[in-house]
Amino acid sequence: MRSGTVCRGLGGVYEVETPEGVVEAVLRGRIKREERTGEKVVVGDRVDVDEDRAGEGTVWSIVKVHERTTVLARKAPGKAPRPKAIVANVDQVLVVFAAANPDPHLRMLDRFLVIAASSDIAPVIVVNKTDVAGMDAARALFAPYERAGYTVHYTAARDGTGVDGLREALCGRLSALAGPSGVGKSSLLNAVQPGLGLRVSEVSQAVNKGRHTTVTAQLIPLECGGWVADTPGLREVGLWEIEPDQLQFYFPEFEPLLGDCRYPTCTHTHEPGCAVRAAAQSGEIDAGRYDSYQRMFLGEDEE
Ligand SMILES: Nc1nc2c(ncn2[C@@H]2O[C@H](COP(=O)(O)OP(=O)(O)O)[C@@H](O)[C@H]2O)c(=O)[nH]1
Ligand SMILES: [Mg+2]
Ligand SMILES: [Zn+2]
Repeated sequence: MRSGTVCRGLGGVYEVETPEGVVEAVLRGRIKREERTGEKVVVGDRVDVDEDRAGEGTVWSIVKVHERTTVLARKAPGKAPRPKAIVANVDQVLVVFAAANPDPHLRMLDRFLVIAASSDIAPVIVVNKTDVAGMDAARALFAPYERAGYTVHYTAARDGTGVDGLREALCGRLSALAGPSGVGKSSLLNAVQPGLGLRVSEVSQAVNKGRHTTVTAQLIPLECGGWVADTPGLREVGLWEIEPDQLQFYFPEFEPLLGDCRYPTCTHTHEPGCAVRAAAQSGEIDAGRYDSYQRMFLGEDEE
């Protein structure tokens, strides 16, 4: 028996990284039945594998799936909107945007941050292409996020700016990458780990919406330990599950004000005596962030 982490699953065969090396394993017994009825084994799952028989080649089976610390899930296709797990045990979500080319869509960033918070996963903001926008302009654009308490890395995959800091943030953890196409996610990973050889897209194509080159989720192992999850469709993760009255807790800068509204049931959208709205009007809370809150509260769709 060995324990390990599922790095890839294809056609019912799972690659499991164990301290003694990578093994291919299939599902057996109770877990196989559960897979048909409910939760699937997904990348990031910590599993126990057992050697079925030594003979003509070893056959490994996944005999136990450990409880997940976190789950990133997206809406399963079909009528009943059931969450479908795509990655388990993610420690942090790196939300990557470009400071320019393409210009950052900050309301989309806010949605990613809410998704991470509601999944109990620490978000880290990465602002790439600082060489294009200039570092001062990049810092000015993302200052509201630093003020709100988020960790922000400023990088340029092109000249290596911030790459060491980013590598340090990734080592030893399981990270998911989110962000639109063309912002430099693949370029950054290639800079963090030379030799990785991820395909880098041309900007002209990459800016095309809804273009996904990766089909199945997989974990990319880092030489310094840890993994980066390469997941398709992270845009569809999570937001549909959030109750409007929970949304306020996913904006960290609201937190110190939440006790100060006139009404304890304040939704911070229109009520008189709302401390959050007053702070947005005075500039203490960033107006764009507040706008994002209102849009998400009303269930407005960005895409
Ligand atoms: N100037 C500049 N261009 C970059 C930087 N990072 C990536 N690019 C370019 O942006 C385009 C998209 O990069 P890619 O890594 O494929 O983005 P992804 O779609 O987010 O994975 C490519 O043409 C890259 O060469 C950067 O820091 N500075
Ligand atoms: Mg890419
Ligand atoms: Zn309020």
